[in-house]
Amino acid sequence: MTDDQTFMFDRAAETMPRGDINALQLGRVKRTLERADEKVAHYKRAFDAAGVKPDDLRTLDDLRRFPFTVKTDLRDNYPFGMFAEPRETLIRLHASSGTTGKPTVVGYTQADVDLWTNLMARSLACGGALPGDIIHNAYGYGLFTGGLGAHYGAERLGCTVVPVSGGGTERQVILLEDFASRVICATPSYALNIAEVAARQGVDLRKLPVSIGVFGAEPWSDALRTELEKKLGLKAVDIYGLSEILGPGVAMECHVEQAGLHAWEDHFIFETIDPETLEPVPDGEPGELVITTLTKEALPMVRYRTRDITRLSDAPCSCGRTHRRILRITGRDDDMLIIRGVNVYPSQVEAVLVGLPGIAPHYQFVVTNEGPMTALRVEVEAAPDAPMDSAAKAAKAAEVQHHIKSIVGVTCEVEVMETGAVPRSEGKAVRVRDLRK
Ligand code: DLL
Repeated sequence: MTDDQTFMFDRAAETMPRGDINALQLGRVKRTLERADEKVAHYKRAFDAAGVKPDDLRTLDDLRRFPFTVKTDLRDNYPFGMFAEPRETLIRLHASSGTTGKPTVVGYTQADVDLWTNLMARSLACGGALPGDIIHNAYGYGLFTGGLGAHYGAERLGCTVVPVSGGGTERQVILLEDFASRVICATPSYALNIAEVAARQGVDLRKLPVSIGVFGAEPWSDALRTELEKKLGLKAVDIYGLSEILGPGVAMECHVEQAGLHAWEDHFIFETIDPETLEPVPDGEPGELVITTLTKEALPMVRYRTRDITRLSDAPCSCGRTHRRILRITGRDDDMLIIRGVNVYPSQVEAVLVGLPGIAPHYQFVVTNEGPMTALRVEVEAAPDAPMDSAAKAAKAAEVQHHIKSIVGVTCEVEVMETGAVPRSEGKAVRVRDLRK
């Protein structure tokens, strides 16, 4: 391995033996439960209702006796009711977009921002960034945690940050070219948009120094990874996080194996459960990811149900990091559609569409009622270098429909549209237009 491959931001923590990780978790989770019980009325009530006290936790398995926390708990305590520290001691707030009702507000003390910054520095290095790199940060700045999270982490790692945020895509291409950034941070859908605009501007991103793409904040498939690596001429790594827990930097894929995300177990406990029965699922089986924070001050989270579906893997990694991995997130269980009795996530269909000859990697689902059932129309685009007349489009649509049926098992209508007809993303892509009543 070269030096670049073995570089770690926090080697002692990242390579901790399993026994040490477990011992650290046990001490830290006790403290989290005590603080939650003492300082947050919601937790006191929830623990009392479940008949548990922080003292009941003797082993890590005992955590299962404690109640889950869900998004509505944050909404019900809007805006500051879940905070374990006085509002005056917080130095930052972030919030979710709140497409359904009130936004979710999260807060950070100085120690929380330091923790986040260190975990983001660790994550960027895990993905292949090095001190001294120029990092083009196209995650949105603002209430969304992506922009500022990546920004602080990149600075801590010793990089030069270009805080470009999302949007102004022509200018992004010019900056990538002029500043010769080595790392780009963006949602995968926005990275694809940048690649498309670059091609229109006559800029070949593959010839630029950009060589690491830190992509996350939305589900994406391995097919899209291959597409992005080809179009941008870089190595694409997956980054995961959520505001309720921290922001980006909760788990990160290493550039060595690119095979699942190291979940930072010195600061969080990760479980997977069956979302119906709420029972744990065995490692390796798909389940809903549940996360407990171990070191957060302002917003401790006990068994937070993320709604994200993934699998936990114990397989050792050749990068040397000992933290267990979560495998690629298929999607959120609330994004799952049931089409004629078949469960389907947008990312499963993406995996079929991306890379199909003659089709551009842009798509959107339109979901409607068909009597009591849900019907799916998949809108895709003809590739710009393969213009089609209407007969060719119809033939292509039939072919795509057949692929989706045979690989995902779902019957849907497919429409091949003009190049540019599917809306382009500048952040998290809107994959589903739900027109159901
Ligand atoms: O999306 C934090 C983030 C910023 C992560 C930048 C990575 C990069 P939220 O806006 O709170 O936070 O949205 C969190 O986004 O529960 C997942 O459903 C989804 N998500 C985040 N990362 C991934 C990923 C940020 N790598 C929600 N793969 C999460 C799939 C992801 N889904």
